[in-house]
Amino acid sequence: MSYEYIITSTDGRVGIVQFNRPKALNALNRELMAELMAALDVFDADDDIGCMVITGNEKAFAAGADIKEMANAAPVDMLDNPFIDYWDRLRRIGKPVVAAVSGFALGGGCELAMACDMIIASETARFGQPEINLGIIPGAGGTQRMTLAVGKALAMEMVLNGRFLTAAEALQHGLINRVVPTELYLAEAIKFAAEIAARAPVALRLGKEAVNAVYEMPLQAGLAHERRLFYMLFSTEDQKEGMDAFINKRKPEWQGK
Ligand code: DAK
Repeated sequence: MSYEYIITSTDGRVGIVQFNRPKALNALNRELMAELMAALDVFDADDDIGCMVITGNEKAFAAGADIKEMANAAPVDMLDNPFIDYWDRLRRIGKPVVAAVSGFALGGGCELAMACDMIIASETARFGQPEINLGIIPGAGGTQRMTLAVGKALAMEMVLNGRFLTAAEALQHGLINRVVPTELYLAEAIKFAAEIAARAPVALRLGKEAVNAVYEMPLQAGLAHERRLFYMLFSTEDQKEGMDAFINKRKPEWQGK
């Protein structure tokens, strides 16, 4: 499939989507989001892919939703816009998704990174929800996911006063997984994703689902959900294979079944 605003590639079992709108700092317009979701759906359905990486370029992961596209929107335009559906679809991707972030991850760009499962950042990454400067607030999860990640005090500063976090601050406050030298950030993210992609595919999906359930369920329901997923894994060939490989001191060969 050919795309205008993204570039897709693979590296072993890692599917990579790179935003390709550098002149607009990878601002997320409707077409880019449609292409991103189409590409993620293709990778999600491909048995040869175990994990995905979403990235931008060194200067910008994404500087937000496209302000020029939104500027004259009426509420009903926003409601009818498939743009919103793309964000919901991201939550339904079953395989793990890693955001490789360098430079600006602002507004919708920051929300997109937070909607991924893990974030690897370059030293020059900047995370922010500067929507307040436009007379709006975050609309794709920024007030919720940021607060859950960094806590109320800092989230309030970010949402109400447009404070950016450096990569080091984001790491300190638990928003991201690791910070790496800028020239290595994409290679490191792919390496990180490749390690994950080599693991038992069904367990990866269910592990992701179980962790994300924390955002959706009270503890009792979450624990019960986790237990059901845990039991379900005992119906897989990979559980038999993993335990047999451990007992016989050999490397497991996952079937994804
Ligand atoms: N949209 C459109 N164009 C953008 C852009 C954006 N978000 N950010 C940058 N650009 C464009 C600039 O207009 C400029 O284009 P030209 O003028 O050259 O044509 C080009 O990128 C380079 O930008 P600058 O000249 O400004 O570059 P600087 O290095 O000086 O500054 C900056 C970089 C990142 C500090 C600055 O560009 C900036 O402040 N950008 C805007 C950041 C921002 O406010 N982001 C939040 C946008 S609101 C929702 C889903 C999503 C959202 C809401 C709802 N639903 C599902 C309900 C998301 C909302 C947002 O993200």
